[in-house]
Amino acid sequence: MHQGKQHGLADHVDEIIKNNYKLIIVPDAGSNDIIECAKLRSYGKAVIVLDHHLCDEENPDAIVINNQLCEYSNKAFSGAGVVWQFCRYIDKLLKTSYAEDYLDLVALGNCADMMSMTSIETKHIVNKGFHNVKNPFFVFLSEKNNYSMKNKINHTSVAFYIAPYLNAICRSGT
Ligand SMILES: [Mn+2]
Repeated sequence: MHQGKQHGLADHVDEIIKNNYKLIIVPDAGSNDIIECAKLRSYGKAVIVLDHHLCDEENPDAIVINNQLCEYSNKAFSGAGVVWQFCRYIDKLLKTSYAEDYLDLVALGNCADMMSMTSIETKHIVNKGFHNVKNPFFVFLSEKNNYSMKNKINHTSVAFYIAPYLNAICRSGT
């Protein structure tokens, strides 16, 4: 966990090196962490970046999967969405189907990160994910806010009554 509201690897590089991890997966960040990725690679570590943030420079020392840096047509897709598509690809390689179980969290991530719902892919995933919420904490939050949410889990009710709690915790620093 970061100490404050920040993205990226900068505050964790030394810890990663010390702990002898071989593969580092960086969700929702990392495209711009060029110096950190170079350092990790020099220690023999592989880095996979799954990100949706714009980036000025190429990151030559990581595998960067980022919908802003390729021809992927959906630019209004959050880090959660990019991670999910990566998981779907791993599913395809392994002939498994774990990714489908996390659509509720992909929907939540895209909603809480205020992605544009004019994107057909994002809107579809949000509809589908909120239609079948499985994550126990998400279920708990929606039960606790059931009155305000008028008994409905949809983009509007989640944006107003669930996302603010999660964003507040993640961005509150110490
Ligand atoms: Mn993000």
